[in-house]
Amino acid sequence: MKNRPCLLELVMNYNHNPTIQKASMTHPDIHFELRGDDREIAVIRLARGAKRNALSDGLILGLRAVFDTLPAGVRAAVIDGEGPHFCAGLDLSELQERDAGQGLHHSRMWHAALERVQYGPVPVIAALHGAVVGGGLELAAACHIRVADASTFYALPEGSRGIFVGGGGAVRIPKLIGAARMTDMMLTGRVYNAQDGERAGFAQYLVPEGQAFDKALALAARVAQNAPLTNYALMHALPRIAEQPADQGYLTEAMMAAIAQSAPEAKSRLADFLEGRAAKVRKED
Ligand code: 1HE
Repeated sequence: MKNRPCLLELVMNYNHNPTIQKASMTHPDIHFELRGDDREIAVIRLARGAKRNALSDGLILGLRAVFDTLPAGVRAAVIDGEGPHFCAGLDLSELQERDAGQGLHHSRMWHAALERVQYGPVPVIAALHGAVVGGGLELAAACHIRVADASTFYALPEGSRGIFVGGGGAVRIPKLIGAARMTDMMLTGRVYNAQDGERAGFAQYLVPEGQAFDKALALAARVAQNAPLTNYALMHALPRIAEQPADQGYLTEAMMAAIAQSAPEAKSRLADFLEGRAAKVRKED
């Protein structure tokens, strides 16, 4: 009898194999629920607390499948982790000896999954607590907003494990904290606490311990009220514009602006403001 294919082979065939997609959508280590008055917020919880939400290959594929199959009415998503930590990164128990080609495909599998998070259908808010390390930090970096509670800490232990980031961290993390800080973290094993981490740029919000999820949910509710095309522009156009030479960036910006403002929703929102029905901008208390 032919041996069962290894997960990596399944991964390489993923796009063409509906059976795998179906299996991944119901991954037991991911809890999925819809929240909000109109069930417009997807809550995606890493549910492998006993293993500190370490990201097995199956869990990574499951995440990808969740973002591929978000229900149509969803307008924003929150990711959080069960137990005392957000995520301990790559499941080290699966880190077997791979040849260069297998290593390449494994990293590309992570890229494909986290790209679905960053460039998926809706903005994603990460609710962070405890360890946000290695691949867990790579996952957080793929989200659009990060909310950390006071227990959060950030590290890239890849350096001491003799490996390298492989989930897009080399691209995304320097955009948050700069290449110099990331180099220091990987060379020296430096760990950032929640306060220093916020100052460094890992998270946009810092809240008391235990409150990250509620804050992320409140932000998701706010994000879900935006015009979908505006959210699309922020997720899909802004990061690309930021990578373009200024001359091209201005043109892309102008085209995106023209598309967004031509939507009927933009016109009705502008009319609401001009006719006194929309909220003014007010500074926070
Ligand atoms: C794991 C993992 C894991 C925990 N893979 N099993 N990531 C790391 O190098 C981080 C490794 N983990 C830790 O440093 C600590 O576990 C934590 C700081 C995250 C949490 O500490 P603690 O004291 O709360 O938990 P624990 O007792 O260390 O772990 C509980 C269980 O989870 C234990 O298993 P058990 O069977 O003995 O109960 C741990 O072995 C297990 N566990 N973390 C597998 N990561 C795309 S490339 C990305 C490259 C990377 O991410 S490298 C960084 C990997």
